[in-house]
Amino acid sequence: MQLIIGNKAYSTWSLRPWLILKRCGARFEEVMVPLNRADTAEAIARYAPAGKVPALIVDGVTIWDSLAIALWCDEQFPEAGLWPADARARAVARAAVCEMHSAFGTLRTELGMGPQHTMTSISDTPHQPGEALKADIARMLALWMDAKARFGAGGPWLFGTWSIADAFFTPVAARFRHFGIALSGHGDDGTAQAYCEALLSQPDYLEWERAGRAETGT
Ligand SMILES: N[C@@H](CCC(=O)N[C@@H](CS)C(=O)NCC(=O)O)C(=O)O
Repeated sequence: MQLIIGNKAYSTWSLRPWLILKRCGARFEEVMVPLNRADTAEAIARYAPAGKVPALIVDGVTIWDSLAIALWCDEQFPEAGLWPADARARAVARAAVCEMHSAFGTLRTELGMGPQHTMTSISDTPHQPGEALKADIARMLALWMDAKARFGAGGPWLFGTWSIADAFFTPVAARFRHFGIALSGHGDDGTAQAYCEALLSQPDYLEWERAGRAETGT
């Protein structure tokens, strides 16, 4: 099984299925395709029909898109408990993952990751969000605080046990940290900040971060 990923320093979409595969204890080979190069499109096209990473190749079948890989992992590794056991929590966790996957466009662009803005570093200049980004941040924090209050009180994760939702929000925590977004200025009561710290101190994330640092020599 091969997981095709982009640079660990800044490929946010690649991080998500990587974290999930690690949680499952899956054995997989990583194939890193460097992004932002003249030959990137050609290199990705060798593996992934949609021209994007991540992609998972299993027994000759290519699963492209981070969410499709997450769903495949849930089917293959039911013992990993990748979705919450409680049906209500599970329904909300799935809605949160779908929202992360399909919305928050301004957050992705304005807090974009790339060679100059990596998950493994902190920008010298805190970013001053515009109105659209403020709305995305407020929505993100409201989602997190609501999920924690209803399903994740007393533990570090949004829905009780670690889930696909926590994998999908890990790169967001890294974006907030890199761009110096003070969550208290966007309606956080401390819950979101603590959640970000929990995400960014998971051993699997730290392993990814170390590899990202090695890529960039930082
Ligand atoms: N919705 C896709 C998004 C994947 C995506 O946008 N990947 C970026 C890297 S993080 C990519 O492959 N970009 C191609 C390029 O930079 O040439 C997913 O969830 O897998």
